[in-house]
Amino acid sequence: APCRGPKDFPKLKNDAFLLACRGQETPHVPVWCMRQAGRYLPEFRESRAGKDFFATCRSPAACCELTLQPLRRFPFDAAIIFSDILVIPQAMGMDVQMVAGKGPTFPEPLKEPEDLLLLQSKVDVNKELDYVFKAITLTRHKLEGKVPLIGFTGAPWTLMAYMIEGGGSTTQSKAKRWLYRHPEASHQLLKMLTDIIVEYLLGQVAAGAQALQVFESHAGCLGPAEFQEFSLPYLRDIARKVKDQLKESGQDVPMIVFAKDGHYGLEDLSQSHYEVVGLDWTIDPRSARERTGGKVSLQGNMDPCALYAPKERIYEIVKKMLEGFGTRGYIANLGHGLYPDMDPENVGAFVEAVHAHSRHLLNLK
Ligand code: 1CP
Repeated sequence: APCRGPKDFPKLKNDAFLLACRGQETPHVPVWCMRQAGRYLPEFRESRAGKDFFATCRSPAACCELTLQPLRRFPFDAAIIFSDILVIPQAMGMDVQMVAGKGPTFPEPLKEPEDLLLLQSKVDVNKELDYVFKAITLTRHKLEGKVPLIGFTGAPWTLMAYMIEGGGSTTQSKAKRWLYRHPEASHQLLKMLTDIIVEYLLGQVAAGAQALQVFESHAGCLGPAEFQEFSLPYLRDIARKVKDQLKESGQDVPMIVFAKDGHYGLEDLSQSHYEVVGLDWTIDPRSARERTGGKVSLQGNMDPCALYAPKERIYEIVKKMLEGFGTRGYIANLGHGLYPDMDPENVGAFVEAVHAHSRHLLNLK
């Protein structure tokens, strides 16, 4: 691995999350939240105020601070590095801006297959995304071994969708048009992204990431057949290639796949070389367990909007969720990210409910 400065990382004090990823026994069910570093926290809004989003992503000190903020408030069992999935299209030469009130925007999205020629096909990941690696190394030190640090990436289809849509979209019809009209060019782009993602994830591990999550946020707009053709093979390739490479240097890092709204692919996802399958709230915990047959750990899946409920109700919902998933091979999380208008107090109640009720269930055993 390339030298990225001192590797004398502090000793890990809470390994519940890493144990749960591998289906091993834990003293409590570990919990973290997608988008735990985010606008629902006043200190986040203050740190981000008046600063360009992607300039923040390029500052290792800022990313480290934003990653640590939620951990100062809540006893989360994992940290996730502050960054964004769209740093990859940027590294490939595309312009991406964060437009207030609109979200990420590509002024010049891909329109036709010829546009692939405009992309940097051989991306020097270690150079272009070095700022993410630096942020990870710095954060590993500043975490002082409190909890493990998760690295992440967008999955190929989700990144392709942004690169063609030019931003968020409800139908993804421009991107899906490519799948039906330009399948070969689609595979070419997905393959290009897969190669970069593999290097990117390996770089994150070399920098200090202790687990990796792959976000297929736009799985939901694909049907089972399109998922089989344009998403799953690449998700599998990523896990296999990252694991093979890590094995060569005697390393092993748990990997999580989160295909939002991809319930039709649950059986396949549980056999795609990932230790953990992340679930959105449209799947019932018990049926998710049945369909994945104990082959993987599961992560999720409380409806984020349940955080609008009073605290006692949150406790009841968490109780049901824990009883549905069981306490083994389970990581509590939301079914998607926190929204900016959520009350930090209720996030605290969620974390507390997971810890307290899972300890109770484990003591009954
Ligand atoms: O100014 C701001 O702070 C904007 C809000 C924000 C934040 C906090 C964006 C813009 N990105 C992020 C950080 C981020 N993005 C993290 C940080 C770590 C954490 O979770 O605490 C992560 C993991 C992501 C990943 C990400 N970015 C995904 C995958 C997860 C998901 O939500 O499905 C996606 C789809 C994005 C794109 C993106 N970035 C930001 C927004 C608002 C969006 C969604 C745009 C859209 O599709 O409409």
